[in-house]
Amino acid sequence: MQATFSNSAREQRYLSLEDKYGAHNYHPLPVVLERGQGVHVWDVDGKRYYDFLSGYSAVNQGHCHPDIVAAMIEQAQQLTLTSRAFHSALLGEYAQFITAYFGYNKVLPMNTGVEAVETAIKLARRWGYDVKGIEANKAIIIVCSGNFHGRTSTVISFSSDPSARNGFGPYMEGFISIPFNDLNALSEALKSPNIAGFLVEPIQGEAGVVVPDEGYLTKAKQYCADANVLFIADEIQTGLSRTGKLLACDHENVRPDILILGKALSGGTMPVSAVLADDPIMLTIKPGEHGSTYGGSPLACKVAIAALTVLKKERMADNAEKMGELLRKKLEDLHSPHIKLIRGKGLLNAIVIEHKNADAAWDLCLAMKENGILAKPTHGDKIRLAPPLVIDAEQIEECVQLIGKSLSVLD
Ligand code: IF1
Repeated sequence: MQATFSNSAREQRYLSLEDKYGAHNYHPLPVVLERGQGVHVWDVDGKRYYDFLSGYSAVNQGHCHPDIVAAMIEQAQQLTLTSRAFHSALLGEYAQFITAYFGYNKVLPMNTGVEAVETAIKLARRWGYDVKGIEANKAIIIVCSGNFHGRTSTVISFSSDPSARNGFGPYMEGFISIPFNDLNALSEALKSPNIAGFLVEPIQGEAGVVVPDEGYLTKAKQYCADANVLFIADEIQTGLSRTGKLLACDHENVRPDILILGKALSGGTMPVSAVLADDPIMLTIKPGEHGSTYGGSPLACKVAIAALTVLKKERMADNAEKMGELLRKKLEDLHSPHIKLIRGKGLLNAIVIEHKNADAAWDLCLAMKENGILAKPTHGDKIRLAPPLVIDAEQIEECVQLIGKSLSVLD
């Protein structure tokens, strides 16, 4: 039985509009937000909350970061879109900036995360045919069960999540799924001569922040290199300082052959994604063979330069590392009988709830909302705790107290 709650008249008005005129493709927490700044968001009645979801790691820099918003406003008043039919000054500037920032020869700019994942899949396949010499239309990409890489028809074809996949067939071929964090399974799968790439999240976000064993990424990359297979890292959620390093792969000094970025690449202002690779891979796609209307727009380039600049200028990875350690320690110190597990890296964390009531995680999130902290369950019993990377120690302490106070709803 889910806990009951009441929304204000103002909130109810917005909920009704959304219900009547919006598709019902989400089940949001019953809160209606209208303002955000830093680690906080405010609802339509002016109540302030800590945001512990950060737009699923799109708002790493904090809501409406002044430097990013200023860059957006400046560019919006000058030139927002040229299309790729013409060159724009900003694309060259951005391409140089981001390739130097991450250490790759080239960038292919896209918009949403899943578009970048689709782009990486096409790059790996094309490299597989043109460079590795895989027989036409036989390329295979290895993925991990429990993955989340987006919601296009291709990407859900290799999802192991029934709610993301079922009822959307027929499905795209050319993918095999192995267990995450299982090097033997990877080694076996790599024996096929038709493998073009291994697509993996360095930490599985949607699966409930599943952190692989130390050394998994290193060995996985090595096995791929030995098998002449591309190691493709989806850092859309784990990247951009979220886990305490610029990239989650940096914890093991692993350099992906193809690096996929999104979400916080724009600081939560607009969809900006990117695929980075070196020339032997990137140049397999020829002019006119891939693209998008808004990919690499002057507005996106300007915003992404600002979003990346802020990450380093404010040392957000270091703060994420320190605040993540503090958060996990303070959560442990609650010694709550309802928290079975606390796991994560940097400020990408999750708690696993243990309770006889199947709706316990949802009820806890409702109680947390009442106490001024917003989070949402993933896959039933896990609650992701991922505040903006600008949060400070005092705020972490306050939030853990709010979580502790909320846990009593499960007693
Ligand atoms: C939803 C999940 C998170 C991602 C990774 C690619 C994408 C995502 C590792 C696609 C997007 C979002 C999508 C959003 C909820 C959220 C999510 F719960 F779906 F799985 F974060 F964990 N790779 N994740 O996490 O990027 O196309 O959305 O820009 O679809 O409900 P996108």
